[in-house]
Amino acid sequence: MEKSNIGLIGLGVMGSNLSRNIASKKFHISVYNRTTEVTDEFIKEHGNEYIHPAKTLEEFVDQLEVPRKIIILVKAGKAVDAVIEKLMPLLEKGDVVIDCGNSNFNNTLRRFDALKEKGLQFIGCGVSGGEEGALHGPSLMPGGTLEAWNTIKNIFESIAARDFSGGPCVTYIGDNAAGHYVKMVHNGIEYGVMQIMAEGYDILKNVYKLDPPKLSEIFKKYNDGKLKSYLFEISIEVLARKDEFEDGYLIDYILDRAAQKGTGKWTAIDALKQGEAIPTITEAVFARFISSHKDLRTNLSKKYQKEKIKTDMDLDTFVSTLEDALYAAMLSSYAQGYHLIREAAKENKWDIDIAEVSRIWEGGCIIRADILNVLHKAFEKANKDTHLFEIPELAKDLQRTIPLLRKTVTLGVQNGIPVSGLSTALSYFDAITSKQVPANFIQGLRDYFGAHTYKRTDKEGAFHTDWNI
Ligand code: NBP
Repeated sequence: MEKSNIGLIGLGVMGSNLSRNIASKKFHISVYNRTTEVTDEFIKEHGNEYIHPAKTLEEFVDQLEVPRKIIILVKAGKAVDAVIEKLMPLLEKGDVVIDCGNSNFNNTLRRFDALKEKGLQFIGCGVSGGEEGALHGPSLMPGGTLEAWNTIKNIFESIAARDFSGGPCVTYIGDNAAGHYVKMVHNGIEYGVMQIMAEGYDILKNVYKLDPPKLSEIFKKYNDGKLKSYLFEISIEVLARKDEFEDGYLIDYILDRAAQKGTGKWTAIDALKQGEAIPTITEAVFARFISSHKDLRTNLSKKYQKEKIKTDMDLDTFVSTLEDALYAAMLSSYAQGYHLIREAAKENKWDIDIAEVSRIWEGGCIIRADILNVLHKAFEKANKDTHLFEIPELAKDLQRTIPLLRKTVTLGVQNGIPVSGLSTALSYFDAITSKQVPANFIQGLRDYFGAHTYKRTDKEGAFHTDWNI
C-alpha cells in the first residue's frame, strides 16, 4: 500500500468530517479510533480509495509517510494526553503531532514542551466551524514551530474555508500555543457577540412585543446590511422555525438556560491573569451563569415586579437604532478580544499578525462576518500595536453609532431588561477613550486606609499623605 500523507486519530463528529474533507482533496489519510467498531462503521459509510483504516495504533503509524503527520481529534483534556502517551513510543524524531481539538492553551504549552524533549513536533491547531466546517472547510488556527507548520501547510490550505478573496482561511499563527490561544479568544468574542444579539432580541420581544416571525424579519434586515454574518444568518432560521410538537414557534419553547463548554470562561480567566479588560466577553459568561439559575430567577421574579414598559421610540426608529447599537457593540467586543490577543502575544513572545487573524476568520468560523474583512484590510495598514478604536475608518463609524448604543442601553435599563453585554461594550468604549478616569479617587482611598502611596500628576515619585493631620 502507498503510504498515507497524513493520519487522524478520533472518529467522532469532528474527526470523521475532517477525514472526509482531507480525502476529498485527494490526500491519502489513515484513520484510527479507540473503539474499532466506530472505524468500521465510518468506513462502511464513507470509505473510499483515499481513506485507510487501521485497527491498531502500530498499524496506523506504520501506514504513514515520514515525517509522520498525525491529527488528534479526541475529547479535549485527559483523552488527548492518553493518546499522546500511547503514540509517543511509536514515533520518530521529526514526526508531527497536531491537536485539532478545543484544548486549553495551557495544556498545549505543556504538551509542546513534552514532545519537544523527545524530538517530536507539536502543533496546537484551533478549528472553528463545527461539524459542517470540518467537512466543507473550517477556519484553522495552527500554532507550533514554523518548520512543523510547513510539513502540513499544503494539506491544511487545501481543506480550509475560503476568505473573501478566495484565499485559505488558515495561517501560521505563532509559536507553541498561539493557535489554541487565538481560537480561545475567537470563542470569547463569539460569546460576546451572541450575548449582545440576545439582548437586542430581548428588547425587541419584551419592549416592542414582537412575535418570532417579525423578529426573524428584523434579523434578516440586519443580515442584509452591515451586520451580515453567520450568527445573524442562522438567527433568521432559529427565530422563524415552527415548533414540531406544539402550536407556535420553537424559540418560545427552548428553555432559557445557556450551556457552555468552557472556552469563554478560559478567555475571561486568562484576561484576569494578563490584567486586561474584556468586560463584554466576561459578562457574556456571567449571563450564562445567571441563566442557569432558572428556579431562583423564577422565584425572585414573583417578588419583584418590573417597572411598566415604556418607550417613546417608535418601532422603525428602534430597529434602525438597534442595528447601529449592535454594530458598535460588536466592534467593542472585537476590540476587547483583539487587545487581549495583542497583550498575550507580547507576554508569550508570539508574533501574531492580527490582520491575518482577521482574514482567516472571514470564512469557515462561527464569528465569520463582513466586518472581519474591514478589520483585515484596516489592520494590514495599521501598525502592530494599534488598538481597534484607533483605526480611522472605524473611528468614524463608532462616532456615529456609539450614541445609538447609548440610547439602546438606556432603553433596556429603563425597562428592566438585563443588558450587561451592550452596556459593558459601551462602558469599555467610554473608559478606554477617556483621558481622565476616577482612578485618582481609588488611589486616594487606598493611600488613606493602607498607606499604599500614589503618584502625582505634577511630580515624579511615590507619595503618601498623613491623612490624620
Ligand atoms: P468528542 O469530543 O465527543 O470525542 C470523541 C472522540 O474521542 C471519539 O473518537 C472517542 O473514541 C475519543 N476518545 C475519548 Br472520548 N477518550 C479517548 C481516549 N482516552 N483515548 C482515545 N480516544 C478517546 O468528539 P468531537 O465532538 O468530534 O470533538 C473532538 C474535538 O473537537 C474536541 O476537542 C471538541 O471540543 C473539538 N471541537 C468540536 C466541535 C464540534 O462542533 N463538535 C467544534 C470545534 C471543535 P471512542 O469512539 O473510542 O469513544
